[in-house]
Amino acid sequence: GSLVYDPAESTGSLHLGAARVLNGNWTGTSTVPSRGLYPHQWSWDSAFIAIGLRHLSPLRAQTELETLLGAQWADGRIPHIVFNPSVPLDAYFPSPDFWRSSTAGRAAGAPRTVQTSGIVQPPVHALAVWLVHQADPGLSRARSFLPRMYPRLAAWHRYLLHRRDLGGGGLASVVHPWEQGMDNSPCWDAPLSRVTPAPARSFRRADLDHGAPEDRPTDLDYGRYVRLATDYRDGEYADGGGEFAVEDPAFNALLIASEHALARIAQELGAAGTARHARAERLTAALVERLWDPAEGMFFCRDVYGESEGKTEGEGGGRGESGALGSEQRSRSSALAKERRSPRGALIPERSVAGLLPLILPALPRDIAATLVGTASGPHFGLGGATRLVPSYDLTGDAFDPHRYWRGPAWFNTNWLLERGLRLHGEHARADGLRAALLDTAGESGFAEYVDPYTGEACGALGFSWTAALTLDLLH
Ligand code: 9WN
Repeated sequence: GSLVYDPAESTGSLHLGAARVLNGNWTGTSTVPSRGLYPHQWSWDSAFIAIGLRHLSPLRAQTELETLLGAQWADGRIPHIVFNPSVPLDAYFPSPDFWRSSTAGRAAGAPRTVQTSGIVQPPVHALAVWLVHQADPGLSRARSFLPRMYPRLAAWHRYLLHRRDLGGGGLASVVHPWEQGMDNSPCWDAPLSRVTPAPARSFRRADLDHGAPEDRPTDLDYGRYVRLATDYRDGEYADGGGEFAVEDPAFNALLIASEHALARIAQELGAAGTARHARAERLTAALVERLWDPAEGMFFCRDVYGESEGKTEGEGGGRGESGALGSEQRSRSSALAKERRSPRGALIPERSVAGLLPLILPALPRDIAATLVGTASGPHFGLGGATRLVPSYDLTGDAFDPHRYWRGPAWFNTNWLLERGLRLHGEHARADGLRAALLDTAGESGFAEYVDPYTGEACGALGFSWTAALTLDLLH
């Protein structure tokens, strides 16, 4: 053959490679993120996987989402893991015997037959359902895909907007770092520092059988993850009683994007979507109101129970508040006055890629979208300049580490979302550049879980499903 570079041929082999990964990770009813490290079904993984799978097999993409939504709890939550009963318990930690969903989750309406975790992950699902429908509307209608999915998605959003509005400002809070999906992001360092870790000997990490310890979260992180999850379980997964609550810009942006998708699904089913679009616009305004930092030019997380300080003063969260008794009256009324001016808790001054992802929102004010593009392209994230792909965390941040999971490496799902956001806001040249970098890096890295943001060097698991799926989506 010829040694001349043939883009068509390389595109063909990229397509083939991605399809091979997804076929290898398919179990018959859903797709595992990776065979070794993550041998069950994960919630936001499945949404991204379905978005790519629709180009290979619309039927499998529908099935992927049906399996996940089939494990929904009666209170509306979609669990972050649906366990495969044929996988040994010690293959992944925490396993079903830790979460005990069918007993500890009974009051919250956990399913009886299938075992799940009790926490959630980012709500990418309505967006995925809508995109999967669009790939083959005929098949979708023949299988009543949308009529079956719609009530479940509506209940899911209801759960997040009502039970999870722990900050009282209309946004959803996550109650565990695993819920936001960027497990060891430096954003959680401050809120997690208040959590007493579970003793190291009370659990065994299975992830270290597959991943390099220097690339994974630390044992101290795990101690705190286990403590938070144990307390949530022991409280029968009732919301509002925990120690950790964070309003995250990516989680909420995905909820809002999904609310817009739900509006389209409603319209397709013959109902009016206007109320949902209007709600999505109100939520966009709440996101800006509570999480936008104009001086920094990006969104930050809000630590709902954090002590207020500096420019983001709030009422202190009501936890562990102390104060001289004599001045109690005075501090109470000043707290009330502050509460009127600014929301509860404190912004977390760490720059995470999560703070750029509201770029996917159509109702984002123009000036904010333009500022976000500038921040993404600047020294902290290096889009189109210093980096190949946008890192998960601030290149100049003290905690930056190009190989440690969500503390610096670049991930394909967040870059795929940014690519969409750039295109949505008319930044076609930047979007094209990011798309090309995503495709090159995915192929060269063997569809790695995540990569060094500068070099594209593969990290974590290879043959990772959402990397392959989102590659397919970009190719179409
Ligand atoms: C905990 C499956 C999941 C992703 C998360 C990623 C990682 C799990 C873990 O893997 O989290 O949920 O064991 O580290 O952080 O985003 O959904 O791919």
